[in-house]
Amino acid sequence: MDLDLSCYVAGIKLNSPIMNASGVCCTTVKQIEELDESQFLSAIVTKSCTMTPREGNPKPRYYGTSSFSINSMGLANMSLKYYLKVAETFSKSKPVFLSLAGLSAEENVAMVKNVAASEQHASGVELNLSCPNVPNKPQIAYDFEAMGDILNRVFEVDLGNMPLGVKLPPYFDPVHFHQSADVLRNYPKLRWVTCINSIGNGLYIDPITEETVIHPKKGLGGLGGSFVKPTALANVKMFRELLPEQVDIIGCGGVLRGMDIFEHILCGASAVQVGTYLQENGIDGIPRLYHEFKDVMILKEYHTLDDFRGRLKTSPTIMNNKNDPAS
Ligand code: IRO
Repeated sequence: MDLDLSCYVAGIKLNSPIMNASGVCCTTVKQIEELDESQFLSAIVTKSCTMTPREGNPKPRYYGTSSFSINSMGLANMSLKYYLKVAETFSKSKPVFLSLAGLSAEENVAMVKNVAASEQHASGVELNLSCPNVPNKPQIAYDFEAMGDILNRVFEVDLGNMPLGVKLPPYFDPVHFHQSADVLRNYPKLRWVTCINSIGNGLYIDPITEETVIHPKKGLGGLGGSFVKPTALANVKMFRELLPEQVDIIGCGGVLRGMDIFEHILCGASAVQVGTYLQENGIDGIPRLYHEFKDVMILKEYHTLDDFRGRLKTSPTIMNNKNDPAS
């Protein structure tokens, strides 16, 4: 039997489970052209936007290595109007998901209304409730009342058939997984959640220069890369368990190898988004990711993503665990 790497997000068929994470290589038309050209990226997610363009935070505001990144871009973007045009241009070849990140509930509602009133070339809206880097603006999805208030108002807008998902911050406490899911379950029209945004407000320093590697917000920024993967996987798994089946989970966080894609899907993700790895390797790094993932499936004799999606085993298959320090 042939390998089938296709998957569905919000009922939209994608020919591979790999897309870019919002914010990475997707701010300008020139960058988006490259995403469009890659046959292994099945969809384009645009940079989170506001109604009007923003320059974002002062530079240096990004620092990355092959395994890790920290950023404080500050929602630098070209405006909703610009990304609506992007959707019109690029939706001819692949699905385009518009990421919206208004600075207030009113701005989010106004932007969703604008999308609804547009010609609706976009395949869906990813409402970003988790940007960690705008000075004096808390991450909305850490305030469950504020999140409910925004979602009440956003879901009142008639988007027709256009699906809407939300991008969540990482949660760390089981109570918070439940509190967040309790809010999200109130919206039958919610089609997906993306877990996770960067881990907010980390600090990375250069001990030689004794300086923070990025400068906005006293050096604090959103972390991405390999060490956020365990947190991302925990969030994917918990939201897969806590949300109804019709809400897809998009895994985001620590996807640097094909095996990472496999692990996200094993935890219940329908597809994955790639951030740090794409930023560091550019679009030329994507074929490796795709082929590695394909090789994992061949090795494990899986034919489709449904063969293993959400099938993570959590009960012991090995009784004497030599990694347990007490045994
Ligand atoms: O600083 C940013 O622009 C940014 C955003 I909006 C976000 O959602 N996540 C992130 O790491 N950076």
